[in-house]
Amino acid sequence: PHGTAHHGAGPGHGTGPDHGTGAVVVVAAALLDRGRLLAARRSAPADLAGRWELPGGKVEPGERPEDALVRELREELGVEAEPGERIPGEWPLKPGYVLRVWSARLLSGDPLPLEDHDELRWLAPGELDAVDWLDQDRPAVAEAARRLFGA
Ligand code: DCM
Repeated sequence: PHGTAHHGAGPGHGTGPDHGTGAVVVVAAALLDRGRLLAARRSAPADLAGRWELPGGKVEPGERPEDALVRELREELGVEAEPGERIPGEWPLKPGYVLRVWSARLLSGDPLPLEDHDELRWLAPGELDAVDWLDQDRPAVAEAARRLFGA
């Protein structure tokens, strides 16, 4: 072949700051196991504590979003997970931050609230409204449920 291919995970591909918008990307997982979705209750900061989210965190500079997701789930929950499809959409967080969501499958471990969370719940498809999701996570959870559960 000729020319230069720009696909693949080269430098600058999928790095922390999104070069389209300048926003920092926060990745979160719609983590599934046995047909249930994991919800995590934040323990900090004060304005988010007690509300539920899809677990995740900031993509670091030079890091691929799927790698950030795997790292965050390992750090926060002590599990190994495999990212799947991206849930279409992007949801605004605080100024300068956007949320993107991937489906993920639990490979090994039993999630524990090791960091940033004080409670975890596996929600069946009919239980998705049972927790007080962060406002910004609500549309992401709805879209994930539509795609993953057909809800
Ligand atoms: N955040 C969020 N919803 C998520 C994950 C994260 O609103 N599902 C927010 C909380 C923080 C920021 O993104 O403001 C970075 O997350 P963390 O503190 O977990 O790295």
